[in-house]
Amino acid sequence: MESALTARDRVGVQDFVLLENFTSEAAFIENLRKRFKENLIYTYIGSVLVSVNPYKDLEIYTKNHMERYRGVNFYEVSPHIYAVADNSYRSMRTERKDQCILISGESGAGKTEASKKILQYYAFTCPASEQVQTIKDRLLQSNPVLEAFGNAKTLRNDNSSRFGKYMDIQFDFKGAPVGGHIINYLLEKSRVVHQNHGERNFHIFYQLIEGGEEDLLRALGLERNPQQYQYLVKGNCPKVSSINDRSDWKMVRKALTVIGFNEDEVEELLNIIASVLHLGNVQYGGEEGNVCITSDTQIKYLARLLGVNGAVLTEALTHKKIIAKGEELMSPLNLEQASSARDALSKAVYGRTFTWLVNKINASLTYTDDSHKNYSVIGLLDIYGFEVFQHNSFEQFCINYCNEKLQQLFIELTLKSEQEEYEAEGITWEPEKFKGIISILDEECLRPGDASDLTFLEKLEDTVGGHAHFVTHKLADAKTRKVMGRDEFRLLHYAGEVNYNVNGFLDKNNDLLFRNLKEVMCMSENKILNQCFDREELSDKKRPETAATQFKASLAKLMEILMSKEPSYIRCIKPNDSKQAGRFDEVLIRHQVKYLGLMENLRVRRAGFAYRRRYEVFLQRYKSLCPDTWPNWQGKLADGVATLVKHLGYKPEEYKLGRSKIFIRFPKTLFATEEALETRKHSLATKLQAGWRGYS
Ligand code: AD9
Ligand code: MG
Repeated sequence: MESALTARDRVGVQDFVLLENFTSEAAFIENLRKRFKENLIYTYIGSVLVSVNPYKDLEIYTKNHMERYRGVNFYEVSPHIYAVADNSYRSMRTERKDQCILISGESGAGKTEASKKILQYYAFTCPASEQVQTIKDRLLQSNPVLEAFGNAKTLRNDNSSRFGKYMDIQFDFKGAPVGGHIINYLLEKSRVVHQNHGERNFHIFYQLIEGGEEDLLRALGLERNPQQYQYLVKGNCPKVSSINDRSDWKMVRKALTVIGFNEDEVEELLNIIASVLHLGNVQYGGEEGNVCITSDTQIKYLARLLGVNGAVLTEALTHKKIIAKGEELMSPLNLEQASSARDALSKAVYGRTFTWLVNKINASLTYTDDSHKNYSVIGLLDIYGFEVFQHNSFEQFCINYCNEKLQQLFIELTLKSEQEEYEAEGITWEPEKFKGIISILDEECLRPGDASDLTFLEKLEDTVGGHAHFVTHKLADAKTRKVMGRDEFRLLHYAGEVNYNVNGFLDKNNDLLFRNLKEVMCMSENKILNQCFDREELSDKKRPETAATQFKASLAKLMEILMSKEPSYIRCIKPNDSKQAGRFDEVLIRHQVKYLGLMENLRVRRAGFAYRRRYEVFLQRYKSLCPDTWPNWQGKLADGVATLVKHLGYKPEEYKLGRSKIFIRFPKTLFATEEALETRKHSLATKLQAGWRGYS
């Protein structure tokens, strides 16, 4: 039998708080490494769960595992995401306080997988009537649908979330999930019309083309070959080895039915998806200043699929409506304007359909029984992770801004709240710099005249140029200048440096769609589009808010939602950049441990009373170590615990007895007690074995 010590040598400690050398980053990483090699991907820092993406299927998510964690105290079972899920659930029920689980980590670290595991846990372990079962099914099936429309292959992650997602699961007084609600954040719409090399468009396009039945494709006018579509060839990456588009298609089709789509709605939804592909194939030709569409094949399909008049659509794709002296005039577009008008339409159609889809799912998750109005909530936050590419644009700026907000929240809630003197060593948080950048961007977007991406960059230099975390080609030292383009600015984020290319910032932030294209869409006979494009929008004279400002406001609201709930944290770590199982890239991991603030987190944990345990739990676990409490303590629980710790030799400064819990200051104390328990078990086992030998 393996002794307790060698077991620790091999698998490390399951809570970093128990590390003897707790200030050593090397010891921290060594502990992660040991556990990772043993497929132990979960480790705690107190109640925070650290998770390392294994990049392979581990047999740790079975129904047996779920059973094992149901209703069991956090510290009595090995670390697991189910323990976090269960803990939040029990807090919600016993303390009647809404909970939220914040999942963070960079792109590919395992956030989305984590959120799915949590949802599966609730679906399996929570009580259910027949009606509740329907809600459970819909909650689970909302995932494949939203992933099909909102996730895509990027260089960082084959199934990268390209939208942010906050999902409330609503529980009734019996603890049954009776409803849900999703809030989505800024979808990366530009992907619809363009993908960087090695990346793909949203999964749904490939699923439809690879998996769609012959009849269906014929009706949609599609060929079974993604290479035929301009919107699918930009990344030169139609197939991904880890993805089976055909089987995913089947899953998505089924999921749509579970969520409550009828056949007509599915047809209308697919008509829109096919239309986007046809739009991408609309080619322009003709003389400059008088463009025309070179072939009317696409227009024919578009007219039918979108339920619009082909001639009106053609005009809207080649002209812009202007009002001069009270008269409406159609002014022809040039080639570039026409292509960008076409792309703007594709993005608007796809983006609005995505929002419609979220609303549709929300409607299907609304529980109508009045007796359930009083529900408690567990919120799950799964956003797009911090990401850096060779080429970073407006989208990365928004995504990384969002991550920085979340990191700020983490610092405020876990670090500041527990230790006043906390200093964010090496962790920089400068929310002001974003606000500054966004307001200058908006200014340039609203400024008539010569405003351009480059004037935006110049204004940035004038206003935030002095900031220590901001630099441009012009402001940089010689070394930095070498790795920066003249059209870039660089920000030092909490998670690293990113160069942003300003090209397209203004257009993407403006996110405008020509009025006549809107008018065409408002006339669409497609019922979904009809809800997406509202006529009222046409009469609205007010300029819509810019994309970044809307995003900023939605994040501020999100922070309020999160602050009103009791948070739990899952900190996801990506083990390597090659999406490979078993590879522990120490440099990469150290970087994440640093910027996630895990060492500070640990220090704060150690500084306070790191462990609190309810008397009955503490007594039950350690009673065998004291003859007065073994086998059973008859008196008051508090007295039993006092007797026990006295016998164990705890010094007064090491612990405090509360109303119902014992608070232990130094993990070393608990560590020694755990060790004593192991030794006792070990010696018992040895005795037992000796006893057996005596018999034989
Ligand atoms: V992004 O910010 O949306 O780009 P995520 O969401 O953090 O990112 P995701 O959950 O999608 O990453 O995980 C990436 C891939 O890692 C998954 O597709 C799985 O192949 C793999 N993964 C992640 N977590 C686990 C796990 N617990 N077990 C097995 C996992 N594989
Ligand atoms: Mg994700």
